[in-house]
Amino acid sequence: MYADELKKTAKAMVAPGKGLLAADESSGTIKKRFDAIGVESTEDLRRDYREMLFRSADAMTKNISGVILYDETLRQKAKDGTPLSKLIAAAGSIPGIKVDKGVVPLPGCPGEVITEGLDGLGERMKEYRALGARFAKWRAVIDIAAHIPTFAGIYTNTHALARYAAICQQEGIVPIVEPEVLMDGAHDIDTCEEVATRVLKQQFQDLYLQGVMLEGIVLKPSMVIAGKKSAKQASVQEVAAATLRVLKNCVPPSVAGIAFLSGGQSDADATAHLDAMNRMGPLPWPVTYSYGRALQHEPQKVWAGKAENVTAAQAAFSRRAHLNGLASLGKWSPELEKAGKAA
Ligand code: 5MM
Repeated sequence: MYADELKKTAKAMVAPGKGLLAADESSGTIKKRFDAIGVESTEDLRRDYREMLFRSADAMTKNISGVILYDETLRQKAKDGTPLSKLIAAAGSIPGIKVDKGVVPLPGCPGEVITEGLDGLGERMKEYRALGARFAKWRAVIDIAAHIPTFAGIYTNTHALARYAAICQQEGIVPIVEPEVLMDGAHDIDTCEEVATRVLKQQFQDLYLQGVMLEGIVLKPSMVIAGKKSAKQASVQEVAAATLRVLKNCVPPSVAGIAFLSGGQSDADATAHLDAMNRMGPLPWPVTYSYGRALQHEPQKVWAGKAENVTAAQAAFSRRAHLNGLASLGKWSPELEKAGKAA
């Protein structure tokens, strides 16, 4: 019933030169981010911070196609009483909502987790659509360590993601399908490539089995990269080539688009890797960003919870969004980073 709308929304989410802002930090995660800048995590300060981002006209109108929100934010109003979701829509960007309920240990699979939140999801989705959300996000977490991930760990998560995606589409919401392979370990890039391939092969089999329309989804994968603790880090070109090899092997061209997570990479690395991939095109799908930390790290530092820093923090956010917008077109260059200001 929603097929045309889903395709249109998914296409808009990966429009040329644009990508997604992942601002859906759960209460625990945003507290960690605020702790790092010495700001207390109160409901009002979380609202002020996010209002500041959504009122960054340059970023929002030019480079942010959509914003992933946390439940609290979708219900919040700006200081002048405008719902935050309306601020996003007024900038020509699309409000979205994180619908998973986080991870718990997966029974029988030591060291692995499963994402929860399927029960009652259809009903929650109806409410979110009424509140203005047109896409959703569900994140599965796959860790790499000795003897993991197991087949059970991968399959349980890809199955849940596919069930979530089918429910979303039934309710007129575009699912962002996010099977994150963590970069926390000591593994090398080849191990990451092997695990990412297993995960994505299984993911697309499950999406097929659940009848999900691929033209109406956005895939949010991690890049293929060596673990943070690995002594051997791969070059930008190696990361880009390995990531594209995996995607081309696993992701049908009918998928509306790919929007990467940044996963703890530095801001500049996340941008450089995205740019390198787009320079290796033409690619079967639009390839862009759905960054949380790599878009917010700078503005958070500059803001530091102070009203007098809002304009500078908005400029920092717009700069990062602009550089990533260029990377999504393969038009970024390292000199732009060094220049310290947007081109
Ligand atoms: C913004 O963070 C998202 C929510 O995380 P929690 O559920 O742990 O609070 C997270 O899912 C995010 O959307 C993705 O990991 C992408 O963010 P990064 O920082 O990896 O680009």
